[in-house]
Amino acid sequence: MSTLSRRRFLSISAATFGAAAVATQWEPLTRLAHAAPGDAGVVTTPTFCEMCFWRCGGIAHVRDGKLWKFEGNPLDPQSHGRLCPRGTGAVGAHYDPDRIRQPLIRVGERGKEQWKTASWDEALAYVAERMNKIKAEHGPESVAILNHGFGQRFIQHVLKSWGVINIAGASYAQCRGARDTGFMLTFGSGLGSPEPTDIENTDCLVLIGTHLGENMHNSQVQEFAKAVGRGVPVIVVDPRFSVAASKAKYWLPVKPGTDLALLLAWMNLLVTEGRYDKAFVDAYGHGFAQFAEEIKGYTVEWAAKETGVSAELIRATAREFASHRPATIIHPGRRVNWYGDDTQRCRAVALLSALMGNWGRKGGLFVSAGMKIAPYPLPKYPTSDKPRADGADGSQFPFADEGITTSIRAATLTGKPYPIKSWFVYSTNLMQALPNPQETLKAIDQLDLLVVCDTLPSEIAGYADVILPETVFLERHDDLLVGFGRRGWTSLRQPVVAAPHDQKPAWWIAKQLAERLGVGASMPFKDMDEYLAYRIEKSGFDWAKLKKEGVIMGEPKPINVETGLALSFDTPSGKVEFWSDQLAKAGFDPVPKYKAHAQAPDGTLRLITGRAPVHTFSRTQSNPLLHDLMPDNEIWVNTATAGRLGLKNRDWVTLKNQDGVVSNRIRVKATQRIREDCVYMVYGFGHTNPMLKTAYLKGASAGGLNTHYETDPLMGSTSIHSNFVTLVKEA
Ligand SMILES: Nc1nc2c(c(=O)[nH]1)N[C@H]1C(S)=C(S)[C@@H](COP(=O)(O)OP(=O)(O)OC[C@H]3O[C@@H](n4cnc5c(=O)[nH]c(N)nc54)[C@H](O)[C@@H]3O)O[C@H]1N2
Ligand SMILES: Nc1nc2c(c(=O)[nH]1)N[C@H]1C(S)=C(S)[C@@H](COP(=O)(O)OP(=O)(O)OC[C@H]3O[C@@H](n4cnc5c(=O)[nH]c(N)nc54)[C@H](O)[C@@H]3O)O[C@H]1N2
Ligand code: SF4
Ligand SMILES: [Mo]
Repeated sequence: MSTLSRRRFLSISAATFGAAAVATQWEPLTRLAHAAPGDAGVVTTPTFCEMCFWRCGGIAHVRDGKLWKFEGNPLDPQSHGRLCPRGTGAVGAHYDPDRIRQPLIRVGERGKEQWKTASWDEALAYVAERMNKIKAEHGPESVAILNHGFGQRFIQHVLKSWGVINIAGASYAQCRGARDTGFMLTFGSGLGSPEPTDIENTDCLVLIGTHLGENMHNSQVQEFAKAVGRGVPVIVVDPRFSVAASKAKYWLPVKPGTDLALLLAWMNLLVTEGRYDKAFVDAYGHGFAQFAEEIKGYTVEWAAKETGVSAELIRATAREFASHRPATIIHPGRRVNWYGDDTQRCRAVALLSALMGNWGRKGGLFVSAGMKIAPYPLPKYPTSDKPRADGADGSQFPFADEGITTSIRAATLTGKPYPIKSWFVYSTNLMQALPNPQETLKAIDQLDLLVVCDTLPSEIAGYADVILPETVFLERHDDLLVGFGRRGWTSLRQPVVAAPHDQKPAWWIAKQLAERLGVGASMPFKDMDEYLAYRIEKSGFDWAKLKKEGVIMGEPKPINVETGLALSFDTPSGKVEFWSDQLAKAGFDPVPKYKAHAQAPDGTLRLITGRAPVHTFSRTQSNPLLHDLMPDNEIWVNTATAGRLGLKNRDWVTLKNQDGVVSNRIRVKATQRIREDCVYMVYGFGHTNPMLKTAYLKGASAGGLNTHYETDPLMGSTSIHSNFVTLVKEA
């Protein structure tokens, strides 16, 4: 990359960010977005980003046949014409020297990384032959899909057509699942992605953990920056002084794992002082009296002791956010799998929102609008008489509504309720994303076939029997994105450059595999042009225009009371459930009850994790542009704690957890921006696949240290912050 683009990158990453900085530093991005089309030899093509799952619309610029830059599409509601640093850095994903270049078939022992290169024909025949053998011996239910990412659609579709019923992604039980269940139980509706927080119009924003500005979901961060610019009071609850905390009116440095105490005390205070939305509760609430009775004991003084946050601060913040209702957002968060009782904590967030009466209100939570796009006519899936292997059908987790990765892993290990003999892994690095990687390895040992479809030699790819190299998103078509939000929208992913080697798009891989699996009829179209054009034209839109503009916006619909929405709640009572009969019936607390979590034993520190603005999970560390900006992660240690441990800023340490797992070396960031009882690192570093040369052994892996985890009994979410570490200084 030229010095110029590198410099631009640096200024963008520095945009993380400040009320004043926000306006000045996001600005150049908008200007850049319009700089190129006039240039001779430049072709611009709209497509949407896959550097994370916000799916921003962008415009790719190809100069003299080479990918040059990727910028925001002004027509797109997720980007508003600006991309985050990772989106801009997508150019580096195309040029990444560590990409897998052709299909690979394992020749040595599993995990020893001895491969032979193969043609697509060979690789797909290998996969199909083994899958068909498993089907003949055990049934198609014994093949499971573990996936994440937009390209999963056709892989899922073909394998479902062949009989697969077990499908799960880390984006549920390792991410937002507990939140969606908590809201579902309360309001009768989950939140999904993008979450419907009306930050643009809010008068007060409460962030519990959720670290906007480091968590870089583009349009949400843009709205946040504007809210900060408008002087909206922000209340941040985080053991770490996050970027968001630096913009906040109040920072509550909560003792990790005690948030539910704070939430319950806040609610008790609002009820006692009559600061809740009585009209909303009277009109829409179910079981409010029982709820009020249930939370009576949770006093502010009690919560102050439990959380380490002063009683004055607890009172002041409750009174502040309640004074702005209903234009107050208690942000529901996204990666909420912290301690294993996360559904109940998220339900408390939902209940607090209900007390604010902010459901379907301007400046609170809106009710997302969607748009209808015609499906391509495809054959029906076969049915199975077997149950799901992961308990997500209610047999193990009564309130799960998506597949559960760790339960598929458990079924693979135990052979119960039936053997799982193959994993088809699409775009998920299970060795980092799932808790307890040792357990994942043991499960892999049980498999007859591990297929990994990835763009990079991730850790999980290192254990594959076959690696199917996918093109990066800038080189391929995918299905249409039919999104929902303030307005529904549809956006197009289309290739802007050719794949540099023998990589293929997921839809093509799925179609080729379908032929070999005997379900060719499941992909009855010639190519994606035919498929996509059919869906768009059948829906009454202009295909040529979509290819040129990248986005179609749906019609405006009522999304809140202010725009004419009539509120309704799809719960058993048809009301907002302050008291939940369905939880009581299933043997769970109908109103969340506080139960203390184990605190760090003496001499150890709790490990917590989060995001860096320039990386996504474990997928961007080898990207040359993003690697340049942040080659490794650091371990944040409170200055006083560091002093006690004889550690200085920039010292190298290793981390050892309660199960004796030792991390790769990592540098100390001694800072007052974190409590003394925990340490923090960004997740996704510490790669151990030597084929990923650029990122190999740089930084430490938070996933690797996550060997102890608790499972949420309601919906299967697995905790990430339940590990305690000691820091060992490198000699
Ligand atoms: N740049 C970038 N942005 C991303 C992603 C990315 O990889 N890179 N990933 C995206 C995805 S999929 C997700 S799910 C989201 C996740 O982003 P969020 O939903 O914002 O994740 P959180 O776990 O809430 O945020 C981590 C924060 O929680 C704090 N924390 C840790 N323990 C506790 C605790 O006990 N109590 C409280 N109150 N706070 C605690 C940490 O200090 C940290 O600041 O980010 C999204 N955005
Ligand atoms: N310890 C710890 N664990 C966590 C988290 C945490 O904060 N800490 N966060 C959790 C959360 S919120 C989430 S959402 C999950 C995320 O978990 P994952 O989705 O597994 O995230 P990645 O690590 O990015 O793995 C994605 C894999 O897909 C590959 N890939 C990228 N783009 C493409 C593509 O276009 N096609 C194909 N075929 N492959 C591609 C990448 O190379 C990478 O190997 O992790 C969860 N696990
Ligand atoms: S938030 Fe950033 S990485 Fe995610 S889709 Fe948007 S531009 Fe891409
Ligand atoms: Mo996530």
